[in-house]
Amino acid sequence: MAYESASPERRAYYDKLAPLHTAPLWEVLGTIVPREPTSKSKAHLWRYGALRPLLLEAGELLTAREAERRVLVLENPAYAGQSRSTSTLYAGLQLILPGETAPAHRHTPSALRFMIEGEQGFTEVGGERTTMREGDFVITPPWAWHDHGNEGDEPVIWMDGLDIPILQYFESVFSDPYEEEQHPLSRPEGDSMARYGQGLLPMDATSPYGMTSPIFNYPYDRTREALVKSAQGAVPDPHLATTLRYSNPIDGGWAMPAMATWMTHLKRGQSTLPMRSTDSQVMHVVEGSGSVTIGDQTFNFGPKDVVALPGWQRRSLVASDDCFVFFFSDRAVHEKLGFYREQRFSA
Ligand code: 1HN
Repeated sequence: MAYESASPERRAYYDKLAPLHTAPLWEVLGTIVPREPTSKSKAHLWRYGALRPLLLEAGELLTAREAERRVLVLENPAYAGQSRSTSTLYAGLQLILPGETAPAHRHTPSALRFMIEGEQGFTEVGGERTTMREGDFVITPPWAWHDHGNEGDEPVIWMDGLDIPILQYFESVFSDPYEEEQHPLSRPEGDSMARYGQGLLPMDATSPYGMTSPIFNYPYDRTREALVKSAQGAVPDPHLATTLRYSNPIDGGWAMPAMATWMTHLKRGQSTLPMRSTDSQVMHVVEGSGSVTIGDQTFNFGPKDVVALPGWQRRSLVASDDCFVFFFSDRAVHEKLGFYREQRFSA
């Protein structure tokens, strides 16, 4: 029972409050408004090598159509059974086998896909299809129809990132199934890239997806080349190494409304100084191995591993070979609502 340290008089008083569904703020003020954030989430590393065989085993147990989405949720150890990887972010690994399709639907949470395996997976978003290759970052905006498929002869695996826990908090999750297996195509593949992804914009550019970038596939070959060239051209930032963020070409902001996304490149032997920020993050290792220190824990990572990074814990990276690491975080919300904070340390 709460208020154990309170005097008998006060506890007798509190007992009169409880049936009226009221409570004394002074007993909890320091907890609900602490001097600094205390994250309940745990730092955690999911090793891809351990999960891949289990994901493929799910492929023998049920079809993508049966599952609707055949996904292993990466659940934070602090939130077992709650389908979340940090307090605010959902991440999962999705499998589509050759020839399979995952039926069209839409929902209010935004989704991102970060491609891990396979070169012939596709997703259809709001009437346009994109082929998804390893390292591509692909967006499904809120309430956009989407279905997926695999036209190759190898399994297709990607990481899903969704802002579901945020929408759950706001009790604003809606979803709809589409009446057909696949939503019809209304534009040729590459249309959005041609209009928005070449450093050009339509003369009267309006945003077809509201606060979400109209580019819905940021291909890895371009991202990687941009990072490699940027690293050659400048001294890396001590805390960020070489980091480029995915941006919405219409307003220069984050590519997605709630989730910030970026990629960090470190060369072999390079490291970052610790920093902390209020956003919680999920990182996915595209290439390379090294270690990430989160608070007082250090995790060694290899290619394709996924790590949950709770907010406001000191984070730093060390690369044992050339690394490319994708991040998504709830920072876009922190910034829009005015409570984003960060602190950079010199050692
Ligand atoms: C969803 O719609 C997808 O479209 C993936 O691939 C993961 C997790 C929770 C709710 C909806 C998808 C999801 C999801």
